Amino acid sequence: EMKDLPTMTPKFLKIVDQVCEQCHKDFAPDEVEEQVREHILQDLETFIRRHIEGAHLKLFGSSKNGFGFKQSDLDICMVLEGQDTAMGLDCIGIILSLARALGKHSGLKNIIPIITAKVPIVKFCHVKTGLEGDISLYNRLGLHNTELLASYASIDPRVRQLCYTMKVFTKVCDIGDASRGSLSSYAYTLMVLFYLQQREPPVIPVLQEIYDGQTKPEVLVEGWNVYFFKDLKDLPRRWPSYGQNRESVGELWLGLLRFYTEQFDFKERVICVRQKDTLSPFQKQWTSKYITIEDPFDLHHNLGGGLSRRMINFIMKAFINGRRVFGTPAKAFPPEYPDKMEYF
Ligand code: 3AT
Ligand code: MG
Repeated sequence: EMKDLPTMTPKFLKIVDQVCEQCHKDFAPDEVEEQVREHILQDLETFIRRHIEGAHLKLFGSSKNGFGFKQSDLDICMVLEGQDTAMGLDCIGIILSLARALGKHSGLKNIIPIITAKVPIVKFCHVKTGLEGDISLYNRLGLHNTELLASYASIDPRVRQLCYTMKVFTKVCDIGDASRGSLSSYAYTLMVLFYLQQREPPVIPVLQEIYDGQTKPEVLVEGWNVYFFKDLKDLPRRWPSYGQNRESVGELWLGLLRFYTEQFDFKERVICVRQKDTLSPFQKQWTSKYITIEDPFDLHHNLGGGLSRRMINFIMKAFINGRRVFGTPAKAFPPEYPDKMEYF
């Protein structure tokens, strides 16, 4: 049924291109908004250091990975001077005293320590901007996966355009809220990157597989190898497919919807951005799950692991509908776009 979509007209394909480009333009923070985030961070660090000696704050997540929205939360990681890991620290105690300290900051409201979660955090809201934020301790893999995503974002402008389109799509379809049982933005971004690696010719390489010599260098963080190729200006020399994919962003977006609705075999394959070779759920012993997304560094972590059967159906239906809506040249579609955007 899906294969019987009308042929794409060049005119409609142009519109899809524009929609994808617009998602990035409309929702990415501008330079001033980026500076505001850095400023808030600086101010918080200065304030916290008056209460917790040697505290340092670092931004990660979408404030730094190249896929942030104007209203994205501030993901902040706190570390203590002279302390490399969280080992031996009373994390809950520190989070509680952090919450107490932040309570005295006049620029913040709604300060809530969350100590029952796997990773204890303090949530807050920055009054002037309305930005929400959370501070966690020693989320070092989070810092590294942020840098990995940022590297992919900088390789080709279509990467950012597609990841923004995906994020807008998942919000409009209401399948993008991990706290309500869906997949996280991070998981959807990995889905886009994986698709771009698998495309023929590929749009992006597998950065974790580019290295000198015979064996992959080992850079261990929390027991996992976080090595990936960082010398991006050398990529044209190091990656034979560089610059070969000339598809427009709209073609790639339609290709993505087709890929995940018709081509990708969820039962037989893991969405895995760290290697080009096929990885099967069987190899990971993740056979009871239908959507399996391997974290690029924490190889035990399946980002689809928490999805219920119902939620998986809901997500798959959204992709199937998306394929129909974006794949059908119709007058109704473009004017509808601004209305849908009002949701967030
Ligand atoms: P938003 O723009 O905030 O939606 P984000 O990429 O910042 O996108 P989150 O705020 O949900 O996403 O997460 C912040 C960072 O935490 C992103 C990633 O580095 C890390 N992260 C998020 N979810 C996971 C996860 N399930 N496993 C490992 N790391 C995660
Ligand atoms: Mg975030």
